[in-house]
Amino acid sequence: MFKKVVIANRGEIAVRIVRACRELGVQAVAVYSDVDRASLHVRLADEAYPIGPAPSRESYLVIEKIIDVARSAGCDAIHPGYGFLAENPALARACVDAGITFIGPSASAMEQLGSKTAARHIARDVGAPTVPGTLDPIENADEAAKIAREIDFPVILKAVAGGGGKGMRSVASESALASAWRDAASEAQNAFGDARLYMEKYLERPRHIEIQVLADHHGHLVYLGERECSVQRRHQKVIEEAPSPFMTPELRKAMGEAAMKLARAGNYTNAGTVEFLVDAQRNFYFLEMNTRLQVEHPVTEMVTSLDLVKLQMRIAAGEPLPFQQEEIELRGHAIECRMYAEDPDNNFFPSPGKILDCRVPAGPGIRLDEGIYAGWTVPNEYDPMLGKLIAWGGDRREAMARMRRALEEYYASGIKTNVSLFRRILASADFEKGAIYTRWLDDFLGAEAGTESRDGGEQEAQAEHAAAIAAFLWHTSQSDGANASTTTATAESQWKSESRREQVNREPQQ
Ligand code: MV4
Repeated sequence: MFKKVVIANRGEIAVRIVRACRELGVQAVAVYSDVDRASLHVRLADEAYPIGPAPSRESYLVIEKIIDVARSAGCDAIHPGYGFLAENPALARACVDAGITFIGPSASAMEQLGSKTAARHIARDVGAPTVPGTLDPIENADEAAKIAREIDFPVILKAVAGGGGKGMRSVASESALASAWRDAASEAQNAFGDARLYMEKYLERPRHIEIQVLADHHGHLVYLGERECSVQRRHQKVIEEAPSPFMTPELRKAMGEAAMKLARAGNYTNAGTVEFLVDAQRNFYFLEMNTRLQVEHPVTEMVTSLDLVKLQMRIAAGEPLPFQQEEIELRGHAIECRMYAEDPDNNFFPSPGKILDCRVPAGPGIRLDEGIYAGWTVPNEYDPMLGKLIAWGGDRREAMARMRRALEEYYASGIKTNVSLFRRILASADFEKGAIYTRWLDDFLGAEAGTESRDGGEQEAQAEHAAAIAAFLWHTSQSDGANASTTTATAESQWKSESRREQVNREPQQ
């Protein structure tokens, strides 16, 4: 095992990796930008080194700075976390050159499976089902029209370099193709500096289900079941769960084996995730592979009783996988909510700022992977994810009940959080039934916006309002006034939305 690992990341995932290092008796080295000096990952690490100004281009994304820290601190490995440099083959190469182990796949596996069109080729070669469409970029809009007629509308144009839904356009009919082509190509050019597009048949209301795989350096691969990630907003996952409520043992086996064939063909090692779209008839189609640890890995950990970060480190250190496929058992159900500093009542506007006070949920079946603490300021330079709340239960009903209960316990003041969004989703009949698909949340939020009082009766609304005013007064009396700048015009709706959270935190008044 390694002696000392640099964690090339920040926030909750850096904290998560520090914890794995601790449990393995490995020294954890943090890096931090100017605005992360007081961040939790820095406080929990054994050592921490500055890597420059707040913008990630000048700090967390600079390979030489990470390698320099690894060298000068005497580290033998680098864990990239997710985001930042995690899927950049140049870091994996720089590690090889510096004689440091990269905790992840090789640069060439990343290149083969990380490219969407290259991965589609591999999928076809190994017989993993792909959505009908092109395997290579399309020359121009005329050629696109010809192909679309062959595979039949609706189709979807996707950027070769794509990600996050950028450079993606669904096209219902031939008349809409030319303008969709222009829009997608220019969006792709702006976002990725690469305007190339390919085409797929457009699937209506698919689910997004992904398979977790692990591969060691001794030719041994396993899959650890699936995660259901259909609840997304603007291509950002909001809630994930394991197992998928839509899964059958046969489908799991077929998807797991397809995922392993792909990983094997790309000489993949370490932890990876193969994404699929699944239609209502349970046909599944390979979408892309993520060559990193994912944000939502905890739900897999909860239902497999495995520690994916420690396994990543063991694999990178050359140890063989310590179990066979037949030994992997899925037990119970896990749900994860991604907690953000954002305002669900104001179009999910980011809400960085100082956390004045917070209380964390706990108790049976609850896990909180967080990177925050009271008194810390959420910087506005990075993704404002605060952490992930994960609930485990013996079955989906119990996991949902525990999640609802934990969401009631969660409280943070000084910033807005999206906790109320999760309460609404967990209260919805569709989610309860597992009747979710990729655009479900957008439809749900659209439908809600059309209703007057989503929280039910007028009386309850008034009581909530009164409680909110009381809580607001209490809150401003407690704080140093730093957050008392709320204007009268916006205060009312803020009071209302904060009410439950504030109430939970109230102390008896003398
Ligand atoms: C699709 C699709 C329907 N048909 N491909 C969106 C992000 C990218 N990873 C793939 N995406 C989609 N690809 C075909 N052929 C629908 C989506 C899609 C989607 C996928 C997963 C999660 C949320 C989504 C929201 C809208 C569209």
